[in-house]
Amino acid sequence: MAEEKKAAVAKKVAKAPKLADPIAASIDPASQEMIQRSHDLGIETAFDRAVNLKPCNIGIQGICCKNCAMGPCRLPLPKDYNETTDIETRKGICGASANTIAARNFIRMIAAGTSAHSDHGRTVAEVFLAAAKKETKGYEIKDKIKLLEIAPHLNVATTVEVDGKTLDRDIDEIAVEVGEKALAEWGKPEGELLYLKRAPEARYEIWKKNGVLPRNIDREVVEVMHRTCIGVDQDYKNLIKQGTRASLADGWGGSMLATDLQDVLFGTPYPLASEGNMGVMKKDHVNVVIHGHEPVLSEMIVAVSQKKEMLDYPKSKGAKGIQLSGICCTANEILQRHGVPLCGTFLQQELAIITGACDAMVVDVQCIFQNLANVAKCFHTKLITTHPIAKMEQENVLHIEFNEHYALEDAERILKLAIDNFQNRSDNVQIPQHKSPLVAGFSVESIAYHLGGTFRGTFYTLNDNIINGRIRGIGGVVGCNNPRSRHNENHIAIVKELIKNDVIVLTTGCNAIACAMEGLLRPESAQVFCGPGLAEVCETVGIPPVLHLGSCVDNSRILLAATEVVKAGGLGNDLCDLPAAGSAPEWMSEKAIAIGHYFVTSGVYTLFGGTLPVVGAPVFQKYLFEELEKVYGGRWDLEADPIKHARKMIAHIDKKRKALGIDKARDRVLMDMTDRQALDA
Ligand code: NFS
Repeated sequence: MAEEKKAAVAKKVAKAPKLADPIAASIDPASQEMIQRSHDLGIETAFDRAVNLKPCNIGIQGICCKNCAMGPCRLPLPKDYNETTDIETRKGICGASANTIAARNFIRMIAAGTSAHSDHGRTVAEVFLAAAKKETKGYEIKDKIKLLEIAPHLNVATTVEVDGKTLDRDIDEIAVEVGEKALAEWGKPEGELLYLKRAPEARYEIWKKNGVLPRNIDREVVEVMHRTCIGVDQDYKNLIKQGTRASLADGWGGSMLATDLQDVLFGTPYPLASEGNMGVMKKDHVNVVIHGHEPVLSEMIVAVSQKKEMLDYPKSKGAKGIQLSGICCTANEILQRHGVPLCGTFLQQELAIITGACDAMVVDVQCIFQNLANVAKCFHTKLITTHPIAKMEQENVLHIEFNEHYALEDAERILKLAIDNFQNRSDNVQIPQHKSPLVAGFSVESIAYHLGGTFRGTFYTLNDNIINGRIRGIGGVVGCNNPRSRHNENHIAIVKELIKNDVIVLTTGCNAIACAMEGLLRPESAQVFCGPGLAEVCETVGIPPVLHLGSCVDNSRILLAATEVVKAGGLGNDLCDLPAAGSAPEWMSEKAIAIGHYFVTSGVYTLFGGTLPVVGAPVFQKYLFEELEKVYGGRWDLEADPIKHARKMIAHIDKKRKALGIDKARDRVLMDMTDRQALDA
């Protein structure tokens, strides 16, 4: 018997792991081709691991507590769940209820997400200050107009009084003070975050009344960790209040500062054309794929790659030049400012190496798979980590630490290494021939310019078109990929359903990359995919129906764009009055939870796809999904089906149109269109 058992176990162990079905794993033909190639070459990717590694059914519902060593305490949702007795009957060793546990886990996710965005922002602020003080060679203050625009929001004067006359203040002096004031936002001993006042006044008052104005960024994160330590805060409402403070410190703090300071340092994005998907890699070029998040690194690589010496050097190694491309949010950063093409989304990072044509992949922080090292080992690819806080244990990984004081030299070293490595490339190269043209680079400033025109650079035109019903509303669709669902499928289905119903889409992060790959970032896509109203606006103005606003920290641009819409008038006086909704169809990162929560508490109805780690605590879930709306005018929601998901967003938009009294206008627009079509027939 024992022998039989042993044999059964051995059989089980020997069973080969299952492989992902390429077609079921992604809607993107380039990714399907590379997944198939990974199988042909015997290389495992996240798609295969997702097939073999099932998520923990308790953890996924948010009801496992591992905050102390009495546990982990797992509290499965009973079949005979009863809301009134739940708190008495379902508890951890310390007595923590499912609501407390889910709320603690949830706000720890917010704290992690806030830390990621904000620590990125801090690095930018430090580099900014060094540049302002002229202590670094590579960086300089590029966009002085934007510097003067943000200075007042940080209480930095742009003029001085001399002998009763108002004179312009020295720009270098302003830059240094902006850098100092910005950096102080992470740890000042008193007061509140200065950027909160950039929100509509009504919004700021709601935060103030509810006691959730963040004091400084670091403090809110620390307080989340304190409150969620064993035996501290045990009231889910009080816990989520701190989650709110931390998330606002992200959206209106760390992320917004990151975006602004990056724009001043590297230039504010304006629309430009490029391409997206793995087909941007070139067989006869040195392919350098930049992956991660902080443009502090990628900007320098872009700058160095354009030097004459770097243009010539590849030729001496038998290559025609250097082809840069990006993965994840770094891709969005260098796309929106320089037009560097997108290589792919979060889920394509391993696939880019599997082409066999990636001579170097350079990574910094966030969303980087440790398995890249194992994939790189199968090829000649140099995998280079660059950030002191993000190294890998595998021996084939090179670490070249990026130092802002020697940024150009570091970037040069990295590029030379990649070029030298071109000769080591084998003939076994397969670059999928798929790429789509795109237009990106829609900052708040450039949207104002495009939709307002040269003389009227404001959001009036957008508002007019929302009021007259051509544009039904605004959808902010953002966030990651998750191998638990088919790569890009929900992103694209939701965006297409929205634009088909005349909802203009503002996109960032991996959703933006997915839309790019699908061709939705081209102005021409309006005629193919949009409802008649939105198509007409896009055609008149010459914009795509899906506007690429940048990386995930650039979700702050969505907050500020929405604020500009409120300011332009006619659509209420707070963000929660707008016919707008937010969505993260394929989220996976804790950063998405931080973003979701600052959207919600900024007044936006926000839907996530997949699942949320709150469904095992129905009372807490109800609080997020229903009660929060009474306080903030925005709320969480969950819908895995992409079409239902989009329709829920549209229903919310219609509800807001009705409340604003502009629902009739849209009826008229639609009637006009039907009449026109009837005439055409
Ligand atoms: Ni955002 Fe960027 Fe992509 Fe998700 Fe990761 S890249 S910061 S977290 S996976 S959108």
